[in-house]
Amino acid sequence: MNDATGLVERWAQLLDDAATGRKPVAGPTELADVPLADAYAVQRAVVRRRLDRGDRIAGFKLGFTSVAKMRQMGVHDLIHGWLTEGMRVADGGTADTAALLHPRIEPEVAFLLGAPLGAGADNSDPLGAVAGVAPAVEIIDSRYAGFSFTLAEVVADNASSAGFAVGAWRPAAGVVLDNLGVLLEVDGRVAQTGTTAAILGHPLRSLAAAARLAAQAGTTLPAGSVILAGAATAAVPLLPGHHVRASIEGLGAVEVTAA
Ligand code: OOG
Repeated sequence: MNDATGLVERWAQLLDDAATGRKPVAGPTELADVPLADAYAVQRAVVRRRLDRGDRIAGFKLGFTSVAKMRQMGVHDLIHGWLTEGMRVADGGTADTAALLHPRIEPEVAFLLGAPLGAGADNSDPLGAVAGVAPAVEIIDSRYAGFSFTLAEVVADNASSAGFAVGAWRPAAGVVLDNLGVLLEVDGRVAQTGTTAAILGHPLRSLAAAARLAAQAGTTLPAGSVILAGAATAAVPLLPGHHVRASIEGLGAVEVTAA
């Protein structure tokens, strides 16, 4: 787009500063009602700043694929954002929350691409492009005060992406994903329960949506990309010391400890 008013670069800088300086942006902002194309342009410029500091793209995430998330955040459209290697936490590893504003964590289904999806790829059989599936957690951290935003604002903020951890991959072939129990435990206590059916009715719809949105954005998700299908439940606060375990029936579990 033609950033004649400087909106894209101004907001990319403000959101990047909010993340790196741990200073939330108070809303409503100038971005509140901008067209989504402009919000995605800000998102690209935000991610570009991370890449310019040496980070690398790890994958793609979908947001607001479940009613639980839409209700929690008051936002009702499917969005996407980018995951970077700097956000990756090892299974069983420690998530550093000291650099975050008000982190939350949510259980997800992750796909590992074995073949590209998106622009220039054959998107007719998204599952055929998948090498593995795994339970995952996403750490989200809105750069807006009070975790409060409009659709355009959260798009510009890279869909609140802050971290992710993925459990052991298993081959996607033959895995039935449509109605698996999802459990999120914090310090051994049940924090959220749900089902993979909450994710657009079936997590494979998220995968197809990822392929479509990437194609629309003119980007290709290469083999090796992690795709997070969107949370199956509402997110819960992630505080230092918390030990979080997300398990998905038949797929196993992933664990992280917050420092
Ligand atoms: C935005 C991210 C939404 C999901 O899984 O639905 C999301 C947010 O809730 O701050 O990641």
